[in-house]
Amino acid sequence: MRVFIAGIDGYLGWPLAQHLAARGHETAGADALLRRAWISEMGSVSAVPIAATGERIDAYREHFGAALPFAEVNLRDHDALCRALSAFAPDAVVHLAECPSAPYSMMDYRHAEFVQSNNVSGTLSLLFAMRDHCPEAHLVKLGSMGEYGTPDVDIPEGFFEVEFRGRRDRLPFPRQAGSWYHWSKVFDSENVAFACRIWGLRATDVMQGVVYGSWCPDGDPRLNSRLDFDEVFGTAVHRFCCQAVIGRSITPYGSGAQRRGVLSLADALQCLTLALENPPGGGEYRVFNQLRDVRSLAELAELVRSAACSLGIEARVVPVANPRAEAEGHHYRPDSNELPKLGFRPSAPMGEELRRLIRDLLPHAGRIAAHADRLPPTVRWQPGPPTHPPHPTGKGSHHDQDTAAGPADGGRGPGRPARTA
Ligand code: USQ
Repeated sequence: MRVFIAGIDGYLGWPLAQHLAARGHETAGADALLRRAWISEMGSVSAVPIAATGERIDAYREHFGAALPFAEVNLRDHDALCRALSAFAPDAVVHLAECPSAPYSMMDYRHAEFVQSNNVSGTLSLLFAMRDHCPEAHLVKLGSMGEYGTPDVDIPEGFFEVEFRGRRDRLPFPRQAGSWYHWSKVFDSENVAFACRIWGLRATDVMQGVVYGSWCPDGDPRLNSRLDFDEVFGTAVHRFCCQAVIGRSITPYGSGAQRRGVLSLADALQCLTLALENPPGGGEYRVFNQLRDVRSLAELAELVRSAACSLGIEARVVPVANPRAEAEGHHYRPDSNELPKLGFRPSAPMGEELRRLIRDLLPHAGRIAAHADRLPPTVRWQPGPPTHPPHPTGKGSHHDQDTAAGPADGGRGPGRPARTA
């Protein structure tokens, strides 16, 4: 199968390209390298060092014996995207090319506006490009479990049967997102469903939980995937592991009673591959809830503590005030039946994955420690005094920079940082 990965340079995209190549699929990709720029804007680095794009492409050719057609393209550059898609003629397109951070979207108006326009416009551009250049291809779109929020009822996979005034219908389950970022995913879901309905595109909308895990194949660091830990782009489990390896306290927010769906990177790759290898019919829009376990943040913190302890690292769990406005101690029981029906079998248990992750981080403890000031949360969900992280280059806060973001400036975002690896 020919798979085009939009967002191939990211945390999921780069391992996915390798995983698919190992299964005999042909891959190509596009990426505007924005994630590298955003991390630079945050004054942080990937805990695991990553190679420049050209080195990654060389490594891919050497390891998998195939070329990796790559376009440095922002999805909002519609003409360039159309050229890349029509040149590769994919059977499937995986869309990972979005700004994935809830805190980034909550920093201020400029960041909220950037995340929503980047994500929603990029997806719209991709939908039109697929309609015009590969209408039979299957779109696998990365959505988020956070689209549903935390309703006080069970969460079905996308749709539910509802009876109202004596009539029944199968309708989209209500979305109650908890950040401007998560709302951008909701808007994407509506647009993807609409494109399937009117143009007959086929799509899988993946409601993915929080993914954790390192990707450091033995022997060639050019194949490594990034792993962020700063307060804005680091997700909870990654931050906890990085805190443990540098001897900092592990910091669940608030009571830690908030519950989330989680899955390992290996499981995420397995699930995306199952979706790709089992496409829906023309015109079908289907939704998969992609998660393995539901855990509270307090449980996740304890699992990281105990995995660190088993490797001889003493770590403490010390909750901090929750910077977010989110429910704690809520009901949370999402369905996840579609992927197991296609054959999803979880890989290693969470404790084992966490130990591997911590072991992969240990050689980079100095690098993490050098950016430890990027760990404490400063971005708050509720209005208050400015909470922006200081700009590392001393160029000033986000308020005093030219904030016009869009394809004209490379679509990098409000901070407009230099691009770095
Ligand atoms: N949290 C902590 N301590 C931390 C960081 C986060 O307790 O140091 C808590 C948050 O308050 C929240 C939970 O952990 O309750 C998850 O936060 P997160 O930063 O790990 O993940 P989130 O903001 O939800 O976003 C991440 C990805 C996003 C994806 C989403 C899936 O960044 O792209 O859509 O996970 S889900 O969480 O299911 O919405």
